[in-house]
Amino acid sequence: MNFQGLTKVETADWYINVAFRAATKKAGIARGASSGTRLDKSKSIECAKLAELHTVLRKHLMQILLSFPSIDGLPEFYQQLVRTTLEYDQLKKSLGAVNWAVDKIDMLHRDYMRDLTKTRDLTRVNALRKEYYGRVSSVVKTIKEQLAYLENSRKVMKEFPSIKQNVFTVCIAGFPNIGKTTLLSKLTASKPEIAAYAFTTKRLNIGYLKSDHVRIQVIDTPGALNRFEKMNAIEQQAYLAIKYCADIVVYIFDLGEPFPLAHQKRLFAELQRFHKPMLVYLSKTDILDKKLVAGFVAKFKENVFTSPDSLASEIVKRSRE
Ligand SMILES: Nc1nc2c(ncn2[C@@H]2O[C@H](COP(=O)(O)OP(=O)(O)OP(=O)(O)O)[C@@H](O)[C@H]2O)c(=O)[nH]1
Ligand SMILES: [Mg+2]
Repeated sequence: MNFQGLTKVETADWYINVAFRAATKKAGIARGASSGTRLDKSKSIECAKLAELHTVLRKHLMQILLSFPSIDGLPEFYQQLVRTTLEYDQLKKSLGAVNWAVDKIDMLHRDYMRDLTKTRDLTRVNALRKEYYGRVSSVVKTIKEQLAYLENSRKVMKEFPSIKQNVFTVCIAGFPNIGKTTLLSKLTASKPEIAAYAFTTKRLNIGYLKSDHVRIQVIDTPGALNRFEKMNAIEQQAYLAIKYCADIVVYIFDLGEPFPLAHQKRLFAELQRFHKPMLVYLSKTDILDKKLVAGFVAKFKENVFTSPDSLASEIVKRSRE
């Protein structure tokens, strides 16, 4: 799922100007091609303008409707992300307003085409065109705020992580600066930013572990758990990814204790509330005392992995179960 391709939503004035310009251009062509009485000529020019204005406006407004996904049809992860980053009701209402505008300009087009075709009065031709222009502009201006809200939503949604659904997914969790992103890069071919300070990862890094014919999605989920409302944007994304996308959670302990082991164990226990299978990985074992590592492995109840390769084999095995 990815939201990078959402069509930019322009302002009401932009749509009006583009459509009016196209209509004026069309009038020039129609003028050259028209024949018959003055009334006939005038009618065919105005009909061409009216139709073009409608076609261009409709095309642009439909582009918005087709580009935005149906919110209710989104996978749960994205529905929740929409709910936490945007006003869900306002987004739905804004899309509804664009739909309303399309129906309205369709109706105006039908009515004014009929009146223009019927009239035998030359002065009425110009009056009908002016009236039609005024009413169409007013319809588009009516949804001015909704268009602005949709553009704001598009910008927010563009930053959503691209998480594939229906792919076996592993979320890597643990305290800051503990080696989550390093593990992701060891398990997958991705090259995310790694640094010697905490809170390096500001978005969900995603990579793919490939083995034979299996493709496993691995998500580096930064941030500590807190009350959901107190989390920052990235922590909320991480929380939702674990809750809705993870088939397995890999929890990293750093026995070098940049954070007290008791705190690391507490977060591990909190993550168990998601009721997902959990695997434990010890980072930085290359620089740690071997006895310390062996002692932890012997005592810990869950399976503990100290090398990325053995962890990867276990993940692949689980994905096949
Ligand atoms: N020696 C050694 N250093 C490691 C290992 N894993 C991570 N590091 C180092 O630890 C630091 C933090 O690693 P990251 O992978 O960025 O940690 P992170 O958990 O993603 O950090 P945040 O994104 O800030 O939460 C970097 O300097 C890494 O090089 C490891 O297994 N061995
Ligand atoms: Mg990181």
